[in-house]
Amino acid sequence: MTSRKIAIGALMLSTTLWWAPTLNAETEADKATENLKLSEKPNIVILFADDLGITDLGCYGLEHGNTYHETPNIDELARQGMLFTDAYAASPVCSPTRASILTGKYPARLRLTDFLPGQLQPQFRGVTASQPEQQFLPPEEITFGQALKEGGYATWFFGKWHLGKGSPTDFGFEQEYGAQQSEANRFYPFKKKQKNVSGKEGDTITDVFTAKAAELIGIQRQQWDGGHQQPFLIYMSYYLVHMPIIAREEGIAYFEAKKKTQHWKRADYAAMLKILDDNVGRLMQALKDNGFADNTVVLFYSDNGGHTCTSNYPYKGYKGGIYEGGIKEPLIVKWPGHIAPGSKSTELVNTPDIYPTMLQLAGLPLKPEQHTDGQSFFNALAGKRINVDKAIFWHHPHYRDNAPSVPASVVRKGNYKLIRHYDSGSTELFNLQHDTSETQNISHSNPEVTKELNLLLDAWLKDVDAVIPQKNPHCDLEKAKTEMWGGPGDVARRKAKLSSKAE
Ligand SMILES: [Ca+2]
Repeated sequence: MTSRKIAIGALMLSTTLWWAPTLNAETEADKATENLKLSEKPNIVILFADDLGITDLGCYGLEHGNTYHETPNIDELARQGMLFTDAYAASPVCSPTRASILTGKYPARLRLTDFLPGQLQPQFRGVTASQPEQQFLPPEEITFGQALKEGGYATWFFGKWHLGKGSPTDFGFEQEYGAQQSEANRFYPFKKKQKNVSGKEGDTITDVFTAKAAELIGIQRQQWDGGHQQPFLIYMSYYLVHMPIIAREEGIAYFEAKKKTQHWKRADYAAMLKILDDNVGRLMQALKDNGFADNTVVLFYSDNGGHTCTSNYPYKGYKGGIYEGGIKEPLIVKWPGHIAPGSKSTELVNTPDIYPTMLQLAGLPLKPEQHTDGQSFFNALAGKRINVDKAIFWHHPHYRDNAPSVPASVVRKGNYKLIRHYDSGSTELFNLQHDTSETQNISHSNPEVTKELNLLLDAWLKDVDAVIPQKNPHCDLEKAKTEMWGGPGDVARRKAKLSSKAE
C-alpha cells in the first residue's frame, strides 16, 4: 500500500494537476501508467445496473424533479468522483450492451444486436428484422476480464451474464457468482440455481453478492498484509432493477407514505432501487474497512434505459427503443486522488469505451485489435476534452412492440442525433442541446447536417458489416398483431412449447 501511495505521489508531482493535461491517448502521461508494478495498480470495481433509468438516481434525477427515489450511496459516488452527462449504452437492451462492454466492440460488429435469444415473431412485420445472428458471445473474444487477469488481476464476476452459452469463467473471470438472468432477482431461496452462492431467509440475491464480495475483499486484504499484493477486479453485474419488482414490505410501506412526484411514484420500484443503493453502500464500506477505498476505481453504469415501470423523464422513450430514454445512461467514476470530487464530464462515452479505459487504469497496453470500437476516456477522467469530433452509433434491426422507434440505426455527433427508421423509411434529426426530449424533428430544416450524418452512418454500417433490414415480402400486419411478442399467437405457442417439454 505504501509503495502504491508513493508511486501515485510521484506521478502527481510530475504533472500539473491530477494527470497531465493531455488531449490524446498516445501521450507520455498515458505511457506513465503502463507497466505499473502489480502493487501499484488500482483495484477496479464495476457496478453495472440492469434496466436502471438515468433519472432514477438522485444525482441525475433531482434536477428534473425526482425527489421520490432515494439513492444516497450512488449519489455519494458522484460527490466523490466524476459524473458523465452524455454516456450511452451501445444497445437499448441487455445482451448487446453486455457484449459491447466485455469486448470493446459494437453489437452490430458482433452480430449480437438483440437480447438473447431475441424476439421470435418478427416475420410478418414491414421489414426483415429478425433474431440476432449471433446467439452467444464468440469464444474467440478476449474480454477485458481476460486482459486484466493476464495483467495480474484477480478477476471476480457477480450476477447477470445473459450472453448465451458460456459463462464468465470461460472468458477470463477466475471466479463467478450467480451468472444467471434476472429471474433470480428474488429473495432466498432463489428461484434458479445460482453458482457459488447460498443465502438465508430474508436475503435478496444482491445482498448475498455483496456479502461474498466483501468476504473476497477481506481475504485480499490479508494477502496484501502477508506480502502478496495483487489488485482485483470486481464486475458486479447486478440483477437489479430489472423486472420482476421485488422489495421488502417495510421498504414499500416507507415509500407509500412518502410524497410522490409527477413522474416517479411507484413505491415498490423505489423500494427495489433502494435495495440496489443499500448494496452499493455496503460494498463501498467493505472497501473502506479493508483499507482499499483510496486505491480503488469505482465505476457505475447501466446496460439500457429504464423500463416502463419507472420514468426516464425528461428523456423520451424506454428500454428497447433508441430515443434517449432507451440508451442514455448514468456513468459515474470515482478514484480518490486522481479524479476531482464532484466533477462533471460532457464527453460522449459509449459502452465499448469501457474496455480500453480499463486497460489504461490498470496500467496495461491497449489491445486495439480487440476493442475495435472502444475509445478510452481515461483522459476525460482528468477533466480533459478527449475527442471533440467523436461520433457514436447504434444499429438495432429489431422490433419491440412498446418501442415504435425500432428497427433503426442511429448516429450521434456533437449535439446532433440522427435516427434512420427502417419500418417507416423516415429520418429524424434532433439537436439534443436544445431539445433533450427529442420533440422537434429538424431534418428538413437542416439538410446539410442530415446529409453529413447520413454519410457517417452509411460508412459505419459498412464498416461493421451490419445486417440491414429489407422490405418484407411476407408482410401481413393483421397477422403480425396476433403473432407479435406477447400477442395471443405468441402466448399460445409458448404454452404449447412448455406443455410439450413437461410431457
Ligand atoms: Ca437490461
